[in-house]
Amino acid sequence: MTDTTVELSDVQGIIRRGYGDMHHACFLLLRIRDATATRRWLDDLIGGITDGNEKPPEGRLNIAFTYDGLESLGLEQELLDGFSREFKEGMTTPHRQRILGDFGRSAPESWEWGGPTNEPVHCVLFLYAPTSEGLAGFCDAQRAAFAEGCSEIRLLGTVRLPLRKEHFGFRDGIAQPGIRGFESRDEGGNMVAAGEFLLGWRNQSGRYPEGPGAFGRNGSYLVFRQLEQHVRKFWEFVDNATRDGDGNADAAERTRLAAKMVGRWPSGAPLVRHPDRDADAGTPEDEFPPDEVSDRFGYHALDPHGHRCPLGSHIRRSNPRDALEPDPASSLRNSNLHRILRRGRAYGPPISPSMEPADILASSEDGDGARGLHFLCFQADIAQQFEFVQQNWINSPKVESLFYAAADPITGAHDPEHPDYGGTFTVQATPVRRRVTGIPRFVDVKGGAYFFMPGISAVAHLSQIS
Ligand code: N7H
Repeated sequence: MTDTTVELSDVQGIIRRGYGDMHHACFLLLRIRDATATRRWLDDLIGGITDGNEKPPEGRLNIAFTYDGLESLGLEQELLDGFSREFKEGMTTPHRQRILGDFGRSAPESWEWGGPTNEPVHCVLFLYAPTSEGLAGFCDAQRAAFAEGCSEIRLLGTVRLPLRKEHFGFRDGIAQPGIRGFESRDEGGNMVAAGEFLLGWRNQSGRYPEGPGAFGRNGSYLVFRQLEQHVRKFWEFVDNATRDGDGNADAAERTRLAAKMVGRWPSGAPLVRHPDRDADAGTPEDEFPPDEVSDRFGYHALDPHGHRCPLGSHIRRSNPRDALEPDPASSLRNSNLHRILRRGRAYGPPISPSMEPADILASSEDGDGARGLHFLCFQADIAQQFEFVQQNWINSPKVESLFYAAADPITGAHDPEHPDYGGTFTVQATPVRRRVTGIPRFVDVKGGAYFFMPGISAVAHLSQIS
């Protein structure tokens, strides 16, 4: 079967689209108490699950399960056995803790959910609506519907920040892989096989991803991490690092260094195309270049040495595109084996509604504990995609030639032995490069789990287990 026949009516909608038109969303973490009642609820729910073809204007609903959740529902053992090892073992084994960098303040023992001391999470319900009233009504109706079978562990709220920004003040959700068989978002090097994201389809290597046969078809593994952002700490660090010899702040340099760390300007304009200034600063939201235009670039031809977009910046290391050795074509092939489909949402109020660094720095809010990113990403192979990116490109300080011996300046876990040890970041430039040292950890993990989001016919199977 070719990619062009992906059965979008069986694929859950959030895998196909980010639901950007749904400004309100919440995620309900559930524990299954009564499998029979939960199966009844799922049976009723099936018609209400948003599929990959629909765009219901009044609200959208999707659902995913942990391995424990599928087991609690009584999924057949031979199907359970077919899932990948990472999904079966979960996010908090000592091995995963090491490769993901979950130590110190980010250790699973201190998580608010999903950790070894928390209630087991079995299922997550994703609810989206165009208005907050709509979302509240939607949420109440679902609570009444699942109450007999499941208890609610936690409701995770989300927030839509101005100009689609995340809390540090940068526009997010721009870069995404194009998926063959979905709509054609872009052509050329950005397109990857459906089997990179959906089970039951061939991946970039021509193989089928690991999964439980027909039950897995059109489903996708989902990594969910609640990432707390220390926003004041971030801007204070950048502010101090860019003060002049007399100790005076320099707002333009401050934004420039932060943009170098991210790889895009606050507006989302990519540094590789706009190395000197934020080309889209001040542009009203409805006049922004479409995401696929902002996402159409490589590094090799324009910026092989990182003078525009530093080699160690967040976006360049999390998707090196055509910049890896030995040549652009093999680099693209290699990078495309490790793509993730990001569907996260911010949570918590912004420190300043303006999202401006000066206002964030002037605020009296200490900024801790209240805000961050519900990081969500889909893939067909957690080990090769999310875990590979997190371990080898984001956290690894060892890839000297690639990233100048440092972890990611935005979301890196700088040193396993010393949680407060400062990382380094190199801004390549001629005649001399600049090295920023003592970078603390700006992002901590507060919860997380590996889920599987089944195809809709697989949810029907779950509802019919006897
Ligand atoms: Fe990142 N940030 O605000 O700085 N991310 N990220 N991320 N991220 C991206 O291009 C951010 C995190 C990726 O294809 C942008 O859409 C923050 C993790 C990938 O060019 C911004 C956090 C992982 C891309 C941020 C965070 C990734 C990407 C630019 C944590 C994977 C696309 C906007 C709180 C393990 C790269 C855009 C490409 C882009 C930020 C986490 C991966 C602004 C704040 C944990 C693959």
